[in-house]
Amino acid sequence: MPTSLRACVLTPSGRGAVATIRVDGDLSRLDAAKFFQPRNGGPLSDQELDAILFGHWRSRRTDTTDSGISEDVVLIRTSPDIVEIHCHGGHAAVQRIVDDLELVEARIVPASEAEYVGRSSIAMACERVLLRATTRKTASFLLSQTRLWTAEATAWPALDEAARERRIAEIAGWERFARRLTAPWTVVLCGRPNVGKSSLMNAIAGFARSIVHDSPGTTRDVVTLETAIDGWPVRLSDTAGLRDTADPLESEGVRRTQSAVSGADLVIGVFDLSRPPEPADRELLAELPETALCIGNKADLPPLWPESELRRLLPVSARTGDGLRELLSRIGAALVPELPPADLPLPILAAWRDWVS
Ligand SMILES: Nc1nc2c(ncn2[C@@H]2O[C@H](COP(=O)(O)OP(=O)(O)OP(=O)(O)O)[C@@H](O)[C@H]2O)c(=O)[nH]1
Ligand SMILES: [Mg+2]
Repeated sequence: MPTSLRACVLTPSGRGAVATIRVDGDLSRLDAAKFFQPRNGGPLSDQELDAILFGHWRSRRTDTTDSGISEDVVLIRTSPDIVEIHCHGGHAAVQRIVDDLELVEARIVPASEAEYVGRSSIAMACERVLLRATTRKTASFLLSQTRLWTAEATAWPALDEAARERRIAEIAGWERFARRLTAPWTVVLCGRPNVGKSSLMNAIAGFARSIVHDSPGTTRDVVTLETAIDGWPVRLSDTAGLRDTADPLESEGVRRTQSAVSGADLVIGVFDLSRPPEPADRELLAELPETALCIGNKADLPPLWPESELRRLLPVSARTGDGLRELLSRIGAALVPELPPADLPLPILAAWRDWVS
């Protein structure tokens, strides 16, 4: 049984309702300092494992205005010498407890300290990546990585060279997917002026993110929005309408559109169904990447595109919302056409090759 104490703030800095501080070592030192008064009265070192203990944490510092402050906390003794303290997530509340722990000479260690309480460095790294998930769906993939990578590292020594190479190739094949579990996919709306790109952006967002106006050339810059489509995190960009223009401001906007299009995971070409196609529409259709989704907006109005060309366009109305559900599900399918096998660890960090070498 260790005689010293070690403490680590597990929750990342930033906004949060609840923070967690893990303390390991000789828990009787916490009892002696009388920081925690559980409602059931017993000393911490006698509490049942995994029981949820409500109580107060009373600060013992005498050198600050916080001395004697008491606040509600929840403690869980997860093993004979480990306790988790769950307190208010604000910086001051966490710091007060950390200061108290220093009073009893707990060594405060960063969450990144590799072998912290027996966690392997792989497990620690996977758990830190999990903190960056922004949707439930991506979190569920990241959540299983600790188990999958730990199993992979355990099984690795028994694999022969050929099997290792096959496995590395298999994992590497999911690099693009894995990268997008912590950073959003980029989706760009582009098209000629006035076709309704900004209206579509707002219809997807559910609020007026972009300015909509009936004069062509309204949007001059790239306007972005972070959202989730089909459970995947997406950075959606509305762009300036594509046309030849002598206006230097608008032509800078067009240049930015082209740059956004070239770096996007998915391009959505927007066309106006209510006006007959012009040569510039056909040129744009031909220039768009093969993977682009092409949509015919203003489907609430009578379509003026010939039947043969209409087939390439998904009809949508930003005004009425018709076709939007189908559009969102097509975006989801285009971004993630296939899911990785459930038992395959994913290359969620650039250093993943080191974990099995
Ligand atoms: N009937 C109808 N009108 C629409 C629809 N979507 C957009 N509009 C109208 O079309 C006009 C242009 O819409 P915007 O969303 O500003 O078009 P844009 O493509 O962003 O235009 P620029 O920023 O100039 O490139 C506005 O008057 C909108 O109200 C639609 O689905 N149906
Ligand atoms: Mg616009």
